[in-house]
Amino acid sequence: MYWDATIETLPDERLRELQLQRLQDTVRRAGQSPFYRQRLAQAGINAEPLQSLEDVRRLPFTTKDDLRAAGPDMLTCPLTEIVRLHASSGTTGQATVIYYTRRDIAAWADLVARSMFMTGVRPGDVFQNMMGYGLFTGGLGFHYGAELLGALTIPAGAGNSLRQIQLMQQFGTTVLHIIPSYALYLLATFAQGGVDPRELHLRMAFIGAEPHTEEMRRRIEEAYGVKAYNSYGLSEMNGPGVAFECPEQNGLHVWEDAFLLEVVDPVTLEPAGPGETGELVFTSLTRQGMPILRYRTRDLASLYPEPCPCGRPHRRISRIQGRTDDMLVVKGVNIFPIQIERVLLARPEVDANYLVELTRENYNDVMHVKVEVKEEFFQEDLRYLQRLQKRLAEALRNELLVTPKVELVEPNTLPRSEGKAVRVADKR
Ligand code: DLL
Repeated sequence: MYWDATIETLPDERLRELQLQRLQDTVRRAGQSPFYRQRLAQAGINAEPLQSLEDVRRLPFTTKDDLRAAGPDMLTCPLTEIVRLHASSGTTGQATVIYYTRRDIAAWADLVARSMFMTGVRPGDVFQNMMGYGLFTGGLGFHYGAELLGALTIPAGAGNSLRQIQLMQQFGTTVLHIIPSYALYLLATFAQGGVDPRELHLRMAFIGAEPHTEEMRRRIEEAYGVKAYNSYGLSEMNGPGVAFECPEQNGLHVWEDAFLLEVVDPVTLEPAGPGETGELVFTSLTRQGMPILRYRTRDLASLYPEPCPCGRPHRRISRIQGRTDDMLVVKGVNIFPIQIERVLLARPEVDANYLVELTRENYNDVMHVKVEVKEEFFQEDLRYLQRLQKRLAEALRNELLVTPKVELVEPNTLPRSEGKAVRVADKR
């Protein structure tokens, strides 16, 4: 069963033809914006059409800084044709603003509906959207997709944990949209209220908007009694609905009729080898108001070469393994926070939250890893906790090649966030 059988099962060759045609249209359209008019002229690209998909490499890259500096100069149409804007949740500096025409909004909703339908959401499902409504794309982006699909949509928004649980009970929620770190935090509220999420009507969850590990997914699936699907997107490419897991739960299909994907070496910017991890670079293929060429996401992932057993020719990427700007250099060693999560969550004693703090003592980098340990293990004797602390430090050293100072703390004592989790505090 497909949401859009023609597009979802288009033979590979036809899909590439469609991409080329849309790429040509997009370059033409982008050239109408003051920003790209200048950029394309500088790069010596005129109206002459690109001959093949590989020709995308002749186009200039676009970065977040470009978008910030250009602002409304990115637009290919008058502001009167724009019906909505969102801004990305950048933690540093000025937010990046994304503008949508009416058609852009409709096309985006269709991609989200397609993604949800692929995993098995149907009219009759009760969809509780627990992501921030507002400038963040997670709330409204999913909202319109879910309505288009025909699910009963509860615009719950982020936070307010008690209320979220009440809504699930009252309306028999079957599908959740939730930030993965928040899904784990919420378990404490369930426990306090004596409610077992497995006994509600939940059957599925969409988790995304922040990096997470397979261990994290498994924990969510077990605790909630659901299938949890990884959902990837970024404001610059609409928001959610760029890449999504199918029922195979093995890699995320990039909707290639709407986005042209490249995986590049983040240093040389040359294409990464087959199956090699690199930076994801996207070109929008259907956006009207604000097309973006070769956007450098800073997200690191790899492309799966094999076709998916689900039959969709849209190629899959791995889960996001980190961001180029996320990488920590500790004592000269490169570390991604996600590696730390993988080690910690492999231990059953470890609870929902952890925080990595970096300090400098006597000119040396010191890495502190604060880990919440489940209540029941705090009742064990001190020796048990000391052994756990030592085991975690060893496991981290084996993975990272740096020995951290591990500190075990009680559940719900580390700072928590209703939005994307903040895992690293670099105080050097
Ligand atoms: O987070 C869009 C979104 C909303 C995706 C809801 C999925 C669900 P931004 O706020 O612009 O947009 O942040 C985009 O978040 O470049 C990644 O670094 C990260 N990210 C998003 N989804 C995932 C994911 C939304 N599934 C940035 N796994 C991206 C890992 C993710 N990282």
